[in-house]
Amino acid sequence: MAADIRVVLWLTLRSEEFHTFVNRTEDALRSLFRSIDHDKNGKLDKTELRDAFARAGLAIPKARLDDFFSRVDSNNDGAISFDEWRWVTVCLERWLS
Ligand SMILES: [Ca+2]
Ligand SMILES: [Ca+2]
Repeated sequence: MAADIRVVLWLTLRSEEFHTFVNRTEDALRSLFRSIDHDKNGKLDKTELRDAFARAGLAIPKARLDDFFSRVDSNNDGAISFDEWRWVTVCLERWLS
């Protein structure tokens, strides 16, 4: 899924626009990732993600959270790395709407 989003972005934006976009959002995404990574192990587990949504005032049904998590966790290791996170966050708002 993460790779799919990258391809869509690549096709949507011209190359230089894509790089500008990525560079501008990189810091914000990393900061958000760190704020969610409660135990600071460099990965997000499902509990951390659920807590983050709760703190943001979003009550996500378990089935939807499970679906979201499995889409983001593209290598299926049970945790979301920053690399997986960075591409998916771009479309988070759309997924939750
Ligand atoms: Ca963690
Ligand atoms: Ca993973």
